[in-house]
Amino acid sequence: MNRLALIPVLVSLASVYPTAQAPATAPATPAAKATLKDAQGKTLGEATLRDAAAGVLVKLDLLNVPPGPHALHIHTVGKCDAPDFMTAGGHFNPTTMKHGLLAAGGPHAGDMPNLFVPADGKLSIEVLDSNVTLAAGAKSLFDADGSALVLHATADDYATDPAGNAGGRIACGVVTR
Ligand SMILES: [Cu+2]
Ligand SMILES: [Zn+2]
Repeated sequence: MNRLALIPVLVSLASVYPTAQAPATAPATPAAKATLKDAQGKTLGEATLRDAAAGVLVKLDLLNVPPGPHALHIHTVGKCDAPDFMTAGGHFNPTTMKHGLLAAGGPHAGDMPNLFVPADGKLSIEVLDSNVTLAAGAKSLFDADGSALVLHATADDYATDPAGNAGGRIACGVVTR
């Protein structure tokens, strides 16, 4: 093969590489986070929240959580005082609905599906809460008193007002920018 025959090959490589090397630009959506800590202050997981067209996408990476079903909610105050986390208040409910994804007159904006944690206590999952936003407005998680993610001891029955009969609050994380 002579030197001239190589030129077309080099030209075609040059036209491919610029696109392959261009870094993907991160989506310009406002993001938020929360670190879930238990009553002893031990971290049980990290949450990343992103504004989506249809609500807020919550990515959770949990560890050392007791296996089994657990309710997950957004509570109305951005305050997580151990050990019972009652300072987080009730479920985020700016539209004055009843509790429960399966309840007549529900749900609260902060109601989300149960998590099922496997035997090793680790779970990575994404959940869409379609009734809240990170942007300004009535459904904003960044309202005057903020908001918190709360994990419960047992499952939400999706019906019992006001909290789904989900047992105690085993972990809590304030939603921050
Ligand atoms: Cu809750
Ligand atoms: Zn609720």
